[in-house]
Amino acid sequence: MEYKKIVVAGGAGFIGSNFVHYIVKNHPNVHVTVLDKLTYAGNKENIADLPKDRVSFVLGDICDEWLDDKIVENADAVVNYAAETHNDNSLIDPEPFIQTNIIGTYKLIQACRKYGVRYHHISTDEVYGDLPLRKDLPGHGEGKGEKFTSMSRYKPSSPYSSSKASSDLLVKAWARSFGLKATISNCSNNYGPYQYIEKFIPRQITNILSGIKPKLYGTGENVRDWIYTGDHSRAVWDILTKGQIGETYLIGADGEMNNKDVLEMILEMMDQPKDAYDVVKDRPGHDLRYAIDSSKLRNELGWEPKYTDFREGLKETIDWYRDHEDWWKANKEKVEKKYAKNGQ
Ligand code: NAD
Ligand code: TDX
Repeated sequence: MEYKKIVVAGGAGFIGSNFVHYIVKNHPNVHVTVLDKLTYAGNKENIADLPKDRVSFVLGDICDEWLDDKIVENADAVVNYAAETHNDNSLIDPEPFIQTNIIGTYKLIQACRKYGVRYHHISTDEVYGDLPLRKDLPGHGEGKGEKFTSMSRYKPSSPYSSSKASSDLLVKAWARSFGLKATISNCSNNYGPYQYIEKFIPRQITNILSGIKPKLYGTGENVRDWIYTGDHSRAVWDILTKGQIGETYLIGADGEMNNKDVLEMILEMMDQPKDAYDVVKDRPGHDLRYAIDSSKLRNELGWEPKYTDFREGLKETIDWYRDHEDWWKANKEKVEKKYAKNGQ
């Protein structure tokens, strides 16, 4: 099924804007309406270079029932990336996470239900909580041992992940009870261009570019499963157009690495000594390890990641931040001040 009029909620953020770029480049018959509130993490510049006849922008809040109704009425499909997304922020003030991630999802799916519009929900592997570290295995066992599947138990740890888990449960219930034409995808940690500089990888790259030492939480043993954001976009398109209604697909590219190794790779690639970083206060409740089993997506829909070499994707990402200083520079001081206040 190819949809012609797609609403991308949160399409001015990191992953949403990469998805909009992906559609414009690869699916010439599709028109995109971006619905975005432009919070601190949203930036109209992320989609400013795209043709106006392919992408329209609506400034607004997914919690606004009236607006959702007007926008969804004219759409074939809605893909919902709009969310509060930073764990550390959710530990300081959970309120916006409850509003946008839970209430906002509820309002959007009500509108989709009313008009029979296809809905795809963007979610995260964090809804499954964390997996144990395998200190008995070399490199702490990245790539080995238990992984999350769509059958894993929901066990979120933070206000952020619990609000995402809540939104997933709403979508599942609306699909079953009201026949909402929905799919859900739970993806692992993304990296690439347009990621706000509060997040781990862009924070460290822009620290180095600003002459500030990178900051590692705790021991740095925590493992994340990295995927290049372009691979996430292709997976979402495949699920939207070929996925089975009512199903959940996990998206991951077998990219497990611990934070210390990622940071040392960034330092090495940016010509810095391997130990030129500060160890700072750990995140309360810090999830230990995420790992995705994406075999359902690969076997049923034929998706495969293109970026299987983390170093290659990281190099492109470092180059992007180096070449786009005007995109991040103005926010750098503000972001670091907030972290410093929190001992991080
Ligand atoms: P982001 O913080 O970069 O962008 C979020 C976007 O949503 C911003 O443009 C913001 O303005 C917009 N937004 C926030 N509240 C809104 C509201 N009430 N109404 C309309 N727009 C609103 O986030 P991201 O990293 O691009 O994440 C996008 C989605 O992907 C989220 O649902 C997140 O949970 C999920 N996800 C992210 C990752 C990751 O590694 N970043 C991994 C898996 C899943
Ligand atoms: O300065 C830092 N130092 C550090 O060691 C920051 C910002 C983070 N970290 C650690 C914490 C995590 O173990 O790096 C890891 C990655 O941190 P984040 O970039 O904050 O991501 P994470 O908490 O793993 O969540 C991300 O992936 C899943 C996204 O922010 C979520 O939106 C997504 O759902």
